[in-house]
Amino acid sequence: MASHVSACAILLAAALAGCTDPGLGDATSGAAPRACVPAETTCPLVFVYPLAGGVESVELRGDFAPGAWEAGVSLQIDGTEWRAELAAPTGKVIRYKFLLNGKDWVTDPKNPHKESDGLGGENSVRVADCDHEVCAAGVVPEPVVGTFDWRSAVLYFVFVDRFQNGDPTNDAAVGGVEGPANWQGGDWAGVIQKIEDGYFASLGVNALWLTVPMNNTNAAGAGHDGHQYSGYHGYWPSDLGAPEEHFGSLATLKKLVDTAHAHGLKVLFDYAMNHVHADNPLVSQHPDWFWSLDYDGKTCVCGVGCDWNDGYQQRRCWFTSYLPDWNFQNEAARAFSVDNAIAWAKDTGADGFRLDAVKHIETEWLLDLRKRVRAELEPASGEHFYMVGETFESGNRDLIKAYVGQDRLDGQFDFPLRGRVVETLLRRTGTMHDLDGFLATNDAYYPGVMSTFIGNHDISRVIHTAEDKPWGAWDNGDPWGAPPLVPDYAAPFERLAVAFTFLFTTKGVPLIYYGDEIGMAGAGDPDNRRFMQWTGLSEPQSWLREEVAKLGAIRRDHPALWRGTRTTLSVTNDAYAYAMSDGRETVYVALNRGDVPSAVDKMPKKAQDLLTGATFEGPQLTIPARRARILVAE
Ligand SMILES: [Ca+2]
Ligand SMILES: [Ca+2]
Ligand SMILES: [Ca+2]
Repeated sequence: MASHVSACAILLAAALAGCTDPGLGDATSGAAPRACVPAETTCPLVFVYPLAGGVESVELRGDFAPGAWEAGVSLQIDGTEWRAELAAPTGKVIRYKFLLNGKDWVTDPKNPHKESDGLGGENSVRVADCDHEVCAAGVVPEPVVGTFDWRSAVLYFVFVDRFQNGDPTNDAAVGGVEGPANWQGGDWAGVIQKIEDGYFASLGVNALWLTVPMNNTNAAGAGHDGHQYSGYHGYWPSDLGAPEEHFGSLATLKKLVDTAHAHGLKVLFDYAMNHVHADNPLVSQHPDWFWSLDYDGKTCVCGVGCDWNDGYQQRRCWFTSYLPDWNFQNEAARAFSVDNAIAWAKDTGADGFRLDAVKHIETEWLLDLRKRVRAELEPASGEHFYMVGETFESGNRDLIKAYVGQDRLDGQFDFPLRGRVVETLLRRTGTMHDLDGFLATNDAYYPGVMSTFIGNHDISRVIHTAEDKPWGAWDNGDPWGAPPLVPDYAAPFERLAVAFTFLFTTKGVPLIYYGDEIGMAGAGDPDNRRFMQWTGLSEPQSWLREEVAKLGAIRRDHPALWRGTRTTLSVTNDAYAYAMSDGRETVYVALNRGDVPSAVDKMPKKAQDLLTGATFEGPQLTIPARRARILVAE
């Protein structure tokens, strides 16, 4: 058991297995992991049935679980088929049938293996075997890869075109596009400069997320708001094999990754796999690789002729009429795209992907990518390749969770948590009981390493939700109206510091959206992507950046904050205290969102605040307005 506990604490894989044991191990001990034995594994088995007229429901019945001949598993529509996934004990022989419309029993049309059911009919028969068994709950799984524990990551989103211009020779705007939607000159040479300047290290950042590296179109396109846009954001790839020339050459990108590694930084690329730009030659070369824009006579643009949230339509709809949507039910298309993603990682040495719009692609793409990552990238690098996805859902945790697992994503961005943090800590709605109640259900919800955040490139700048008169949590304002200003008073910055304190003292990879560390202003896209402000910071802006830097250092020096278990200590309307403990150390966190001092309870008798160095005596502690404490017992 001792070796089990030790391994539990040191491994990302442990987190993926849902191992919540706080552990007595040491993150740097290098103790050999304990892989689960075959008897402790399950195989993820996929069952599919073709969509057919007159079939309203499909249920899987069989001997895969006690009572499953009487009450089975419902298949859901996924693309052009019904689909269900089952975790079966490895090696188990499964006898099953499909039950259509609750009355018609049929065998699996895709499985030739059958045997008599003893009643004059036949059952389909299948053995639960697979390439990648999953360890049963509570068991440390294999493979275990690498020395870097992704739970300890602090991620910074570098929006390349808007970050730092290191090479003016590659600047080229597109005609007929207004400044906010046009290329603005940022590039990979600029990112290298900032790595070498130590900017990321100064914030405690140890991983970068870079915008899509593939070559985007140089054409302009109309946005949903009627304004013309360029491909500065990276989501309009027209040549998947080439680097974006506004950002630099492949050699520059490789140098960026090498420089990052030399400075202790991991690099994730944004990878856009849902669609290409209409300029992409693949569209005319392989029309069958893309969904038709016509769907039963309707124009299948998401939100127009097709539904953003229909299980089938959301996967085949085009984001706009000039972004052909990959059909990954076509195996050649899927193989080409997965090959391309793997090639980008191999050619550059990248450490992971941020995957765009995952609920809009066929899940098989993710499964294939993970297999290739395990087979090709990880053995070569010796490190785990981290993949975090984006499913923009503020409330649907089950949908977000469905893509997280050992055979798919490591984690996703925690949009529901973002909503709760913004509502309680920044907008000051509801009470801290609301945040505490949410966390009680969220702490162990996802079987992976999620990324926590308060700002990103698709929502208005988070500083506005922290103003005395706050914007709505998901309110984009008027992106083309009068640009909102950086607040000229300290309170919003202090509230942001409280929210960042929460992110940096709980589990999940905290994400800093470039510029949020200085409270940059902006309405929704594209005003939330203004060029990074490097000079002329106000006093509150500089103060916030210093606070984020302190938080990064504290998280690095106190692993209990990212690998520990959270325990609520005291909750009032405005104040919230919890402890993070990994069995070696306990760190106490107290947050006061209120505009007056507020007390927390159950603090250590004598403690030092890691943010200020001041010492305090508990168990009761008064926290000043809009402040946080991170305490260790003395
Ligand atoms: Ca440039
Ligand atoms: Ca280009
Ligand atoms: Ca799609």
